[in-house]
Amino acid sequence: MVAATFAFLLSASLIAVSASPTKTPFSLNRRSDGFPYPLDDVDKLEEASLAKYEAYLAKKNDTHGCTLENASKRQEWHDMTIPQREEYIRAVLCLQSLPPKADKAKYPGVMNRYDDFVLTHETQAMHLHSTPHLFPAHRVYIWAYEKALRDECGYTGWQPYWNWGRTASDPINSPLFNGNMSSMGGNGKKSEYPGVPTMAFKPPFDMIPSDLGGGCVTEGPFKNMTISLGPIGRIIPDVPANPRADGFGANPRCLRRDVNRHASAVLYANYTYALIKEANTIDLFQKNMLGMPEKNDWGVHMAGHYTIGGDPGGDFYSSPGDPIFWFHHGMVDRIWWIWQMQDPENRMNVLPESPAKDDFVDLNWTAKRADTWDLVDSIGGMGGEFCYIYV
Ligand SMILES: *[C@@H]1O[C@H](CO)[C@@H](O)[C@H](O)[C@H]1NC(C)=O
Ligand SMILES: *[C@@H]1O[C@H](CO)[C@@H](O)[C@H](O)[C@H]1NC(C)=O
Ligand SMILES: *[C@@H]1O[C@H](CO)[C@@H](O)[C@H](O)[C@H]1NC(C)=O
Ligand SMILES: *[C@@H]1O[C@H](CO)[C@@H](O)[C@H](O)[C@H]1NC(C)=O
Ligand SMILES: *[C@@H]1O[C@H](CO)[C@@H](O)[C@H](O)[C@H]1NC(C)=O
Ligand SMILES: *[C@@H]1O[C@H](CO)[C@@H](O)[C@H](O)[C@H]1NC(C)=O
Ligand SMILES: [Cu+2]
Repeated sequence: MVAATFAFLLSASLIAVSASPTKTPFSLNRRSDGFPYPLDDVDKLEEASLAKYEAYLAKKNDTHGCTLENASKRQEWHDMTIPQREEYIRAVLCLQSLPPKADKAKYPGVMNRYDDFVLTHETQAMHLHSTPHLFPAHRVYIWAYEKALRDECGYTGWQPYWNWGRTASDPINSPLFNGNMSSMGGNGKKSEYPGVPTMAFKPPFDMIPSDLGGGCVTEGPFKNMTISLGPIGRIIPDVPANPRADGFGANPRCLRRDVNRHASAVLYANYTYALIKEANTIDLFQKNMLGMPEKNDWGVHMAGHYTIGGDPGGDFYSSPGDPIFWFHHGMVDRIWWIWQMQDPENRMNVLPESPAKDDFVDLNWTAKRADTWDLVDSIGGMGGEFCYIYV
């Protein structure tokens, strides 16, 4: 901030003497107060790409007034101050204490407003995860969640993200997972957890070995959290089945996790960097991100989910029931954006399998229906309601 103000004053005075209208290039002004996470190769790539994106935006006249300068800045958890982290956590707990909007008669497992979001992911699972929708629909989904935290729970910040590389070597001892009251932790109790069944589509299903957890989360702000919806997908054997076949019944149980180093070992920044640099088409970018489960290549998206595992984190349908979900998918959204910025002219307006012009994303009670092609740019997309970037 100080540096930004200084740069602004400096450029203003230069303009005064030289009358040059040159605009100061946009800069992220990340927090850099000596916190022990130096910029990694993906962060550096992000910074190096901004000028191209800025030039692209300058030519684009439909950003609804959103600019890089006034876009909201989603921060990495470790770059937030402890009071900011605590404010975020309070808002999540608040959402978990508000009444749901979904019809309780139809979906008795929905206990609170937070569960509305979980239910959306369950009922709309195929819509959210169809090939063209994975990126744009999750973008709307995260945006709607962030909006609920702000509008319904008074949160004044933005949705944080999880830079996987920062925690790859030892996730459980990071301020994201360590079980501190200002973390999103902690781990589950060590249990007979068999590990994470991966999404290999054919038996024998690959299992990622368990780490130090697997049972109920016993510390941190979510130790009292009650999971109710689901499970729906294949999950650890001792999670009780839902009383309803569709998984929408009330099935109260604890939050379980196994913060897992075997899975996080493929989340070092070099994996994400290679993913961004090596895919020249959006189809390949998405395919590589999703990996090849049948060949034990999990891809960074699944590896992030597997790093949490447990219940509901290990259930494809119910995974947003673990509040870390939003951090993980924030990072997915961020690297899509960084991929786009490598060549904005050719990458801002492409989607996997190029859906029809009138294609739409409908998250029902969670967000209003949106044109899929209006979701590709986080600066001005969704009719101007998107106005954010990642720093
Ligand atoms: C952008 O500006 C050009 C030239 O002024 C104009 O032809 C075009 O319709 C504008 N597009 C939008 C989306 O406003
Ligand atoms: C950003 O600034 C422009 C004017 O420069 C304004 O039209 C727009 O509403 C602002 N948007 C936000 C989100 O502040
Ligand atoms: C835990 O949080 C407190 C503030 O809530 C902070 O002072 C302390 O440094 C944190 N400890 C760790 C290990 O993150
Ligand atoms: C969990 O619930 C107990 C009993 O209601 C309460 O004393 C405690 O403060 C709660 N802890 C958290 C982290 O919410
Ligand atoms: C990332 O770095 C690790 C450790 O140096 C190495 O084992 C791994 O193969 C690298 N992965 C990629 C995708 O480059
Ligand atoms: C949710 O939206 C989809 C797509 O528009 C629609 O087919 C479905 O009926 C809606 N479901 C509910 C419960 O409103
Ligand atoms: Cu999803």
